[in-house]
Amino acid sequence: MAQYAIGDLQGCYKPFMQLLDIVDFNPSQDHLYLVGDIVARGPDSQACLDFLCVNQNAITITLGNHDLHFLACAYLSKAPNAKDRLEGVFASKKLPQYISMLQSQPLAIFLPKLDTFISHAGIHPNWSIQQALQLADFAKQCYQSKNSMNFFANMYGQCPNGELNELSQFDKFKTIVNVFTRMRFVDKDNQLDLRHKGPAESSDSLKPWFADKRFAQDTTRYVFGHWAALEGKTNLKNVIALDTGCVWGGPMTLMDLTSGEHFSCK
Ligand SMILES: [Mn+2]
Repeated sequence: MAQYAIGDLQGCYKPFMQLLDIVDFNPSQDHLYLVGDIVARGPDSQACLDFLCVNQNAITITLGNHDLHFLACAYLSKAPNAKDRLEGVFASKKLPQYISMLQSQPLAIFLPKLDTFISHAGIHPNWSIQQALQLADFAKQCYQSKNSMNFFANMYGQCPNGELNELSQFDKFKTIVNVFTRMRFVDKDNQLDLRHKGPAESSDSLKPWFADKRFAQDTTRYVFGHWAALEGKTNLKNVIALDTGCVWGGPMTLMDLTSGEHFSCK
């Protein structure tokens, strides 16, 4: 059984299939971890969702901001962002299947045998693996609950400062979602700054979340997507950026989690 991780699909179905062909992916034996942002800006979100629904036993998705935005639009009957190419997905008879497949997925996972943590945007520098998994699980209970609509409605905005356990349920949910799906830069106090999207060195006052010295000393491997401007580079062997900006004309990247080998295609 081979285990792979793949960067943001963003509706780019053809390169996704090309990469699975290159490694001869076998859904009855292998497992594929997708770092999230399955849908949105690319040409074929629906084909990506169809493939993932059919092969649900062979895949795990750590949800991205675009996946949660899709769920929020579906639950709140709101139109998606005008740049998202999701008309076909919302018009499809299979919409309920797409929603339930995505909603069943986590925000973060840890693979003990591979000592590997996976999420869409990364891990907060102050959170241990165990704490991160508990918080991801709390958020999953929120977006899977009968009350999920209210959580989706309160999902957007900057994180309030303060101790997580002193926040309201909604603010705690928002904070966790921001860390796992939207984080790039943090300030000197490790507070998230969601305004900057540029390359790692593009801000004087902010640093990438993975620049915390904890990560250079850590043996655990961290795999994430979301940040195309990094072009796959973090300068750390154990922090792996898999979003190489396929939807913006870059390659798509797949990694063999056992050998560490990378594969890419346009
Ligand atoms: Mn993203």
